[in-house]
Amino acid sequence: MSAFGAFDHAMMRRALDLAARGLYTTTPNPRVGCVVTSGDEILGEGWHEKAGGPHAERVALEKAGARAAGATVYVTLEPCNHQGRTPPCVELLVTRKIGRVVAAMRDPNPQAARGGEALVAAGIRFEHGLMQDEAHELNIGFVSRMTRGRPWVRLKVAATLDGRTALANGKSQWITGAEARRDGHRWRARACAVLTGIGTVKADDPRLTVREVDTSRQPLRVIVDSRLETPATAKILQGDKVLVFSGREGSLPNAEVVALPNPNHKVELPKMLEALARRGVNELHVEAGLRLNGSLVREGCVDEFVAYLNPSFLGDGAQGMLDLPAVDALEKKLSLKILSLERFGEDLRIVARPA
Ligand code: AOF
Ligand code: ZN
Repeated sequence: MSAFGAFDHAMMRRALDLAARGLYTTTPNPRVGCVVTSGDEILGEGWHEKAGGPHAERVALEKAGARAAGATVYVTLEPCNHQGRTPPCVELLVTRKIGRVVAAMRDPNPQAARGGEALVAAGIRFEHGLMQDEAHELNIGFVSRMTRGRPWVRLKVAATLDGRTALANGKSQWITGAEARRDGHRWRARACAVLTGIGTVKADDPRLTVREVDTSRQPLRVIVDSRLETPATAKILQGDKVLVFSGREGSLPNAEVVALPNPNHKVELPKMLEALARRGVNELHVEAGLRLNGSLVREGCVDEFVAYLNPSFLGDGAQGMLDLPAVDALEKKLSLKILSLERFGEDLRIVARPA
């Protein structure tokens, strides 16, 4: 593979920024951006907005018009070579006589059918790997669904400095300040689905909708409720239909109930993740209490933690983040690796992944 130059980097930077405009809307599709250039001139650019709509390449080439022959196309994901909801982009790139295609990353979707090879076979230069890590991060959920058959699971917690997330009676509104809560809504907005447990439904009666940010799409709301105890009056049962995973057959108003029992009559969580992936969930955002959080971590279902820390103490007896069994030696502690550390008002936000 050839080395990429400063102009290549600048154009892929632009394509990644364009792709990010689809952050809240492309689900179940990936976020993709595209820039068409000739020499040092940008002829057209675009991004994928929503499933069923045109791919980024098509939008950018439309803008570029007749001058696209011989052009270089920068795209954050390898062009598709399949008929999905929309026609194959490879075909379009060939018809428009593109000279060179630079992709940030290859497409992990087996159905997309290795567009890179198809481009080369058609005589178009194809290179990939430019700013790949960033492209991968932008579509970490899509990659997870395609390669592991489960969503990328992000667990959000809001805690005090002594790691408490609620009073002993379960009350947790509010631990953190307004700025941190607004940031929490941004993470909800980018998720395909938001998950909580019956404990939180009973204690907080959350709606689990996105409210503090501007978005045209609401994520699917999902409850883990083993014994179908969600009260018919719960706020979460209002609005769009919710999905409930339970340990038994049954029904709830305005909900689709899926029974996925494990031997303890609780929900088989890894199976639930597979079921969500089959429904096109790329990123799953969890906002639950210590029980469900603990079960998810114990069953290896959490990929990332977004922890807001408020500089305060609630003291012993208040609830913790996760009901994990205590380890008996320090070297057995569950270690994380910090990705970022930022301040939101009085609160700190740590994004971390299992080490
Ligand atoms: C996108 N946007 O800009 C690109 C994608 O059903 P379709 O026709 O929208 O195809 C979706 C697949 O196409 C998607 O899973 C990915 O593999 C590939 N490329 N998808 O949504 C785009 N370039
Ligand atoms: Zn395409």
